[in-house]
Amino acid sequence: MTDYLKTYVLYVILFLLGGTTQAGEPLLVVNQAGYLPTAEKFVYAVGPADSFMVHDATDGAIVYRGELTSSAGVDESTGLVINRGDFGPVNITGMYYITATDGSATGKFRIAGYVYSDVFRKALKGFYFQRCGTALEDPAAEVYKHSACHQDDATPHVSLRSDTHIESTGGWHDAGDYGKYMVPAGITVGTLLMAYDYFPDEFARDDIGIPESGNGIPDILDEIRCELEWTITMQRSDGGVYHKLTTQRFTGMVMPEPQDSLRYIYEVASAATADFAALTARAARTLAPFDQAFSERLQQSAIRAWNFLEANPDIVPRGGFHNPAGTNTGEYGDRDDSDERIWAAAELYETTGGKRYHRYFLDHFDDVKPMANNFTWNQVGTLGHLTYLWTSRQAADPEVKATLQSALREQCDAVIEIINRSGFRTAIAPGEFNWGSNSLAMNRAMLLLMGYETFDDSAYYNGALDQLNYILGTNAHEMTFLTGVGERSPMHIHHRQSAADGIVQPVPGLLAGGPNEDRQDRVLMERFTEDTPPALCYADSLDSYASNEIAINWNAPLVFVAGYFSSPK
Ligand code: G3I
Ligand code: 9MR
Ligand code: ZN
Repeated sequence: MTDYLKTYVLYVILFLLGGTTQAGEPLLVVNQAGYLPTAEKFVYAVGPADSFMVHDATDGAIVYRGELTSSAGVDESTGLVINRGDFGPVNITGMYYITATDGSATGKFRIAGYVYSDVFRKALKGFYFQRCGTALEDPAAEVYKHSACHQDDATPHVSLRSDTHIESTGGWHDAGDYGKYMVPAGITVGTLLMAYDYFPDEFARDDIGIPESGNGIPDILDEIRCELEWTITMQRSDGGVYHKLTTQRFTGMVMPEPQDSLRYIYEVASAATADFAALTARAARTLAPFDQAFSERLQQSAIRAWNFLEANPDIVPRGGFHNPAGTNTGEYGDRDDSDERIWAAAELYETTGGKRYHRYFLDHFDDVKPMANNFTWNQVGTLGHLTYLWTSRQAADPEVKATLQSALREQCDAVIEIINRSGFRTAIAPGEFNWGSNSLAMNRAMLLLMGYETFDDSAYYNGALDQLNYILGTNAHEMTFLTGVGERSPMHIHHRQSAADGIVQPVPGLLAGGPNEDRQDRVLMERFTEDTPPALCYADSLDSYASNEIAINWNAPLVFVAGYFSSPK
């Protein structure tokens, strides 16, 4: 028998014995942040119950009853038989909870037109808490204050063969560590800009509680600007962009304020340079109405980065960036920079109209799979494809646009298929629960929303909401993966400040990486085996950096999706 079959048989037996989760308890889960009145609504159950009741939380009265119907057998991702109840008809604003005939119950949740606006606010403010080089102060910082960190950024690494200090303060800490890396900065800023560019009304909020709130500029742009100011310090005079700025070794679980360990700037890399070109070119467009001078500066930076790429058509350094001996901080290595170059060309074309960028895009856009739905920090071609599909340039090639449009449809349909096969309607197939899997669900939700905006197909809208539901509660862990949101959320994220600040609650608004079937840390290895179903390989443990760290490039698509749904449509 294959391992999968063994697991399958084991769970069928478990189910026949009582139909409960591994822990033996029946499970009844909903999105803990709640539901939009007009949206699809499913409660998911594992256990012997065959029907459910929706109660008004104010007096316990039953307002709706429904069947729990079984999906097709054992769900491969969780090894569970997951039943589903449809309570879509409950659409009156209020607080509710659900019970099932086996005695299981959900916590209280809300149905209202604005349920995701707080999720959006917190997830966006999560970026503020990651700010580097500045003090986090009252009132914006709430209780999560610290004095200005990393004022000495940074020292050139010996590989740069220079002794001259490079002034490179600011930006955001990447993740649970305090490093600053250009590659994840690329997709993060690209995603946040895309949110604002395409949906300016949804993302116009200027009141999320950062120091710049109320300054007349949408907070999302204020927040992005912090990162932009840092990224432009990472460009060398020939246009090339340094790969990262980190200590040589990961520090302990300490606060971010100045420490003994020096922080270094590492060599120039072409993937980082192309990401930089894309993000600065896009930002030049978005920020032009707010600050013309800064916009022009960004555009010049993007063009210089492109000049470097043109002068270096092969990947730099050869084979992509690798940590030099003695360095163990994040590598973000990428052997293939073709997708980054495609993205850069698309953004530079859209911003400047320049023919050379257009030519490059037309010649290369399909060197990587058009609209690939598995985009992530090292695969960003889809960001360029979307930019070109939605271009405002008259000279854009209609045939290429048509190719991209049908690719978008195909890739969205493939995501829907994954969702339909999944017990919790999760857009992650078994085998895809890798490091940061929650961000895959969010990136795919984002793609579905772009598909929905393009094709007006409600399956895409619903599929995107399914992913928000998954992140916020409809999962085998019965929890939201977002700190500070919902009744049960991660308490022990692998996040140095949260671990070191002496405050019980972790810094809010940060998305945990999520289940990681590759079990790439000691905790996951100890708690789970090769046979553990992929979606169960998650531990809310400080030491589980491979499932419970947070990262800016995981928060960004959550901001996109939650923001999209934050105002009633
Ligand atoms: O995509 C492949 C998949 O095809 C394959 O089947 C699977 C088998 O192991 O691996 C998948 O690749 C994984 C990749 O993430 C997916 O993007 C690698 O195993 C995994 O090691 C890799 O993890 C990266 C991790 O750093 C370790 O390098 C994460 O993507 C990346 O988000 C994470 O980033 C870290 C920084 O280095 C440091 N700062 C914190 C940050 C977040 O944890
Ligand atoms: O804390 C580090 C985390 O930020 C990284 O994402 C992760 C993978 O690169 O590594 C963590 O550091 C661990 C190191 O890799 C191995 N020793 C234990 C460290 C965690 O305390
Ligand atoms: Zn810092």
